Amino acid sequence: MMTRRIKALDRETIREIERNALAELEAAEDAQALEAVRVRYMGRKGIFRDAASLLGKADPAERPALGKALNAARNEVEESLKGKSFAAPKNAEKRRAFDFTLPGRPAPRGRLHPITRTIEAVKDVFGRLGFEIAYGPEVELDHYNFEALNIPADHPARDAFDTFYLRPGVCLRSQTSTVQIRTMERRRPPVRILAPGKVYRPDTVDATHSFLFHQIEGLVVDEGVTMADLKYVLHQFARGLLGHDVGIRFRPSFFPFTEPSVEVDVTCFKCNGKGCPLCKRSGWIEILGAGMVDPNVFGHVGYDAEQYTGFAFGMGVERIAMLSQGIDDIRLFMDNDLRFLEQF
Ligand code: 2NL
Repeated sequence: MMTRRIKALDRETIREIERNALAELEAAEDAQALEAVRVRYMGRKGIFRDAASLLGKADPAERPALGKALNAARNEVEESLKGKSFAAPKNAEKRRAFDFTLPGRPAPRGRLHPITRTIEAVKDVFGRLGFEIAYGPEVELDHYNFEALNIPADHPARDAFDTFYLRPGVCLRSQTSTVQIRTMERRRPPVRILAPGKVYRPDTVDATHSFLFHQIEGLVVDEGVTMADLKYVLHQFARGLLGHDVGIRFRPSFFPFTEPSVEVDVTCFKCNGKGCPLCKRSGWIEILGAGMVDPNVFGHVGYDAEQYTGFAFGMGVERIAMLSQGIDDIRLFMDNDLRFLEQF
């Protein structure tokens, strides 16, 4: 090992510093020894710094060459220091200690939103009944949202189906009946379609109202379609969605686009018809509205109301999801809170 103090700098001294440094490095057996070598040679008060300070005393003619040699030696030692590490073997030990018999970490799985799941369940039942799924735009012409559905501009029913306007004559649809009108315009009967999608209403948000919700409407048009067909199809739907023993009942109602119109109830799925707080002791729960398509609607799409009859129905998806899953606030569907969503 060389002495700490260097008196004068020449090529042989530089070679010696390098040789010693590399030898000490080689001899270092743990991280601590390695660090000591690094400080001794490369530190602020280290040997290379000492040597550099002696450059000034060297023969001016030799100085550039000596400086270059010293730099080269320093770089050599620096590289070797970088190349030697005690961290790597430690890591390797850890890796060897890995227990391959442990069970794997489960990959996080996504899932469908409860609204999407409800729509899928309804589509599934109607799909088996021979319905096609139909879609249409959310930005609509006034004509499709109102006039074609037998809701003229001055009609009081406009209030119940009020919507957001983008500009005069252009609005966000407030029901998916618009899809059914568009389908009827393009095709002749028989028509058997289901139209799920987003709809908009300028309602103040609370536990049961939202400015955006989802609706599923159905439409069947053909020769000889009657209210008995409507009742049969809706009963099959209720059984497919809620179970074999579910019954349905019709109560008279009003919609501008159907005549006659009905509200449809199903046997309360909480108490099985016995009467409970959910069904307000009636044993029945309202799940949709329906009716026979008003002849005026056929007039707007160019169908002959003497030749064809049809039925239509509509349901709010949030309402059905809330009733069947015991959810008491519609805002939960839009909060994007995983604590809620992960329950489905
Ligand atoms: C409800 C009730 C309903 C319809 C929607 C409809 C569509 C056409 C023609 C006639 Cl193109 N009717 N749709 C009919 C009755 C009721 O929805 O309570 N929806 C949430």
